[in-house]
Amino acid sequence: MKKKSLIIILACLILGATLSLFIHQSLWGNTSVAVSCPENMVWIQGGTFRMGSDSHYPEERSADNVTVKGFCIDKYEVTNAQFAKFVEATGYITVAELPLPADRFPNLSEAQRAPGSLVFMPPNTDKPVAELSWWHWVKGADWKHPEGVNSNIVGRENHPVVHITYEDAKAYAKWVGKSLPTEAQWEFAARGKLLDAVYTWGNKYSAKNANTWQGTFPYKNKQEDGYIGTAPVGSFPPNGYELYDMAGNVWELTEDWYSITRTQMANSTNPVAANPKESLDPREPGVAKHVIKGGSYLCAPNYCSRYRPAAREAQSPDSSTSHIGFRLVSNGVLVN
Ligand SMILES: [Ca+2]
Ligand SMILES: [Ca+2]
Repeated sequence: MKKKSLIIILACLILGATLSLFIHQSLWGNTSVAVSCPENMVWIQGGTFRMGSDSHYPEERSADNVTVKGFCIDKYEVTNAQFAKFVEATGYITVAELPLPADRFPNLSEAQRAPGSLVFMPPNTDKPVAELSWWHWVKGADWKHPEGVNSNIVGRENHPVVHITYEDAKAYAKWVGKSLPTEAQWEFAARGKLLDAVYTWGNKYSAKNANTWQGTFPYKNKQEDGYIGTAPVGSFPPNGYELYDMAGNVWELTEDWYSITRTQMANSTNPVAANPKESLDPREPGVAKHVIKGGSYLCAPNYCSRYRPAAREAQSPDSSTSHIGFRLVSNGVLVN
C-alpha cells in the first residue's frame, strides 16, 4: 500500500467514525487533498457557474458567472429533532416565542405584541382573495407549535424546523459549529452538477421530485406529491450532489442581504451581500431582508413557481413563518 494512502487511512481513524471522508482535486492547486465533512454533510467541489436566470422572475436577473470555493453542506434541512437538541442543551428561546419589543412596536398593544408567528391558512372561498391574505398572525405559533398553541410536533420530529428567523438560525449554527450558506454557495449546491438546468433534476417540472403545491394556489392543494404541508426531510429524490429538498419542502435562509439586483456579484469569487444598508425589496423599501432559497410546499406552478435553484425571495430578519427553515455549511477539515 502506498505511503499516501496509509496517511489518509490513519487520518480517518484519528478523526473518528462519525466523519465521512471525501478525496478531491483541490481548486487551489494540482495536488490531491482529502477533506472530511461532518456527518450528514456533503463536500461540494467548488467551481464557476451561471448564477441566476434571465428566463424567469426579474429578481433572478441577470445570469452571471460566479465562482465558489469548495465547502461542506448539510444533506438535509435542519429538523425539529435537531433543533430540539439545541434548545435542550442551551435553553434557547426563538424570536417567535418572545413578545415583540415595545420600543420597536410602540403602536401595538401588549396583546398585539404577544408571541406568535405567521401561519398559512387557505381561504374559505374559491373567489379571488387579496394578495398574501392567506398569511395569518397566530398567537402562540412557534417551532414547537407550528399551527398555534393547540398543535405540536409529535410525529414530525424528522420534518424541517419552521418558524425560524435568521437570528434563530445563526444561534443554532454557532452552537453546532457551522454557518449559514451564502446565496451563491446554496445555489451552486442546489444545481447538483446540472449547471444550466431549470430545476435541480432537469428541465421539466414534476410533482414527484419535490414537495411543492399541485393545484391552484391558494385554494386547492391536490397533494399529488403526497404532502399538504412539510414532508419528512429526504422524502424526495436527491439532486446530483446527494442533497435532499434543495427544491421545495421549506424555504432556506441564507447569509446574504436581499436586493432586487445582484450585478455586483458578476465574475466574483465567493460573493456575499453582507451590507444590510444595500438591501432593497421594492415591495417594502427601507426594510433590510435576507435572501431565502428553494421555494416551499406552498409554491405552485400558478403562483410563486420558485422551486428552482435560481429563484430567490426576501425575508425580514425579525419575522418567521410556517414555511421557512434552513440548512448549514462548513469548511470541513483538511486531512492531508
Ligand atoms: Ca406538497
Ligand atoms: Ca428546501
